[in-house]
Amino acid sequence: MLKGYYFITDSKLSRAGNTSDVKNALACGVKIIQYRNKDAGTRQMYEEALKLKSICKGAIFLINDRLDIALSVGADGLHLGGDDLPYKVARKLLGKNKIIGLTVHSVKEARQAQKLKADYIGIAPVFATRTKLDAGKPKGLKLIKEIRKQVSIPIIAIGGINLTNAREVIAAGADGLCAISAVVTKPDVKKEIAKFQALYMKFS
Ligand code: TZP
Ligand code: MG
Repeated sequence: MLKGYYFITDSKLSRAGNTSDVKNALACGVKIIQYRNKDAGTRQMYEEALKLKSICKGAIFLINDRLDIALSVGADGLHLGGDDLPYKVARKLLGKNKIIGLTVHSVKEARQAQKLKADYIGIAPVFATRTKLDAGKPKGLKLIKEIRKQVSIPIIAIGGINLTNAREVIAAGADGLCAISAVVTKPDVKKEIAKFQALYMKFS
């Protein structure tokens, strides 16, 4: 299930809004949706996550950063970075059946994530991105290749991915990829996601 194009919301960049974007992603057959919102207050996040969860039938619905939101809307899981709650704390509260993904920036962190029994890792940022200004230095395809050799859990690549470089990201060993600005800023979100899906089918 943790394969293919992975959709992440971005209220700031989205032209059509998160609900419309998520519906388009689902219509394209996307199986992983992450609700990410760095600007909203807790109530707004809760309400939006609840609404998105109700439309995400048949897809995995994850929450970025916020364990409280994941728990309160009954999401399928959580995505955590280095500044968020420790994996073990989140796992204890979420339970063993939920999905927890961890962002990693090195082979060492990837190995640690696998040891912790994270469900997947997100390698970030693969390329330069303006969507997350504190994402750090681009890691390049080299890191995907190195991590692929050392871990067996699913790898999701993120950061600066577009239709031109997606093929090499898949070839480097990523199981899934996420592209935010390359999708949600476009007039036809559905069409853009369908192109990523087609690329994935062709080269994975
Ligand atoms: N985490 C690491 S890079 C990033 C996130 C959320 C942003 C990716 O956005 P884009 O527009 O696909 O570069
Ligand atoms: Mg985070």
